[in-house]
Amino acid sequence: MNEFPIRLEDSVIASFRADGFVVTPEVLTASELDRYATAVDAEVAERTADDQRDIAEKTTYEQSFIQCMRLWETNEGVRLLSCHTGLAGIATQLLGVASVRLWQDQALYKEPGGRETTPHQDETFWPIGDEPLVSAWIPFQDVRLEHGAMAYVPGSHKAGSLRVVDITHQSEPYDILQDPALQGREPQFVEVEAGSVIWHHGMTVHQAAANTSNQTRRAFTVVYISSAARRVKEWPTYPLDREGIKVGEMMRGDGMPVLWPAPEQLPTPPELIGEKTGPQYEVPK
Ligand SMILES: O=C(O)CCC(=O)C(=O)O
Repeated sequence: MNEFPIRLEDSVIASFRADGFVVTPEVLTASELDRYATAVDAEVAERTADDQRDIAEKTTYEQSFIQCMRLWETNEGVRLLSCHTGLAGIATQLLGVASVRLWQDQALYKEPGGRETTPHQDETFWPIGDEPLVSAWIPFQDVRLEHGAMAYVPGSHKAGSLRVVDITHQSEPYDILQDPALQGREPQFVEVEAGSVIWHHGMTVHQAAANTSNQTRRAFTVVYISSAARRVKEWPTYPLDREGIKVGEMMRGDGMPVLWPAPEQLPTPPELIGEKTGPQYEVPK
């Protein structure tokens, strides 16, 4: 398949390149979204079944959201979303590259009473320099400010790599919004309808509001990286270390399948190592 199933208007691509984020409305139908949300809900419920803590008992980071990663590897229903050809085609058009791979997927469920998500840039967390990277933020319901809407600093992706923010709050996080490179620009909150997807560049400074409503804000993210991207540093990083990718080597492997051009078959995930339990599925090193 060479034709993009969802072809973007040039103005949408231009907006993404100028601002570092863009909304694509009505990308998923209500019935599709319902199927994906049901699959993600089930996987999150299974992985968190043993965690009965009230939000007040959780760490600061855990109060931002329940985070479950690499769900595509353990749930076939989720795999259809994480490997969705239409979404991978959009990521390819936004990045202006020939091909994209899956970097990671995750559920980010912000519970009622959940705190804000600390402002940060994604790409500084990983040893991949400034390789082309874009995230799809997929809400399973309409998201208004009070549910924990996302916010993005327009044009901040052009500032390049700023200081890493410790969003886990194990150390005092750097206040990236005060970084001189942002020249005082304010984050712009984006309320969205279910079926829309918000896309942000790997260097865009972003955050999310606290959830002051009485319902969990259910969102799923799929992160795409250029297939030609290389590892540029040593830092331990699970998906790269699992594939044995050394500094200077290109991305490869079953854990990071090429999603555009569209694969002939749904990708087969790597063999499950370790236990599929816990809020954040990480295989022991
Ligand atoms: O959903 C959130 O609260 C934060 C999402 C985020 O930081 C991301 O998608 O990179």
